[in-house]
Amino acid sequence: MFPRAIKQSGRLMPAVALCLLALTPMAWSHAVVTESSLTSEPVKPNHATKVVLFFNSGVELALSRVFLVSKGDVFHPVHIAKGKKAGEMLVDIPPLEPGDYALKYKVFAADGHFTENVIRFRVDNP
Ligand SMILES: [Cu+2]
Repeated sequence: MFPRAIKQSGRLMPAVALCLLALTPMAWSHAVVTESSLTSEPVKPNHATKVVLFFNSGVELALSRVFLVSKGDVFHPVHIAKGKKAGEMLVDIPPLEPGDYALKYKVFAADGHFTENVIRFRVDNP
């Protein structure tokens, strides 16, 4: 009933666990970010960057929104596009000064559920 990958990983993320608890068994494909390119390739200052978000399920781009949040909780809408595989989303990040930022996303998953979450990241001086 549940995806094998999640069962075998042995570390259920809290958001996944919540989805499993709160919803019917059908809801396992609730879109959760499992990985992002921010981990392996931090955003360099003053360079436009394409960040890849990897979701555990297909995502309906037309119904999904991503915002770049900067100091003072200022929200900037950013352009998103399909990645190479299902569940991959490309996010266009404009050139940024060093500092603390976040990506706030609200995505519509293949199972018909909206998921909202925040990914924080830092832009450091080289
Ligand atoms: Cu769900």
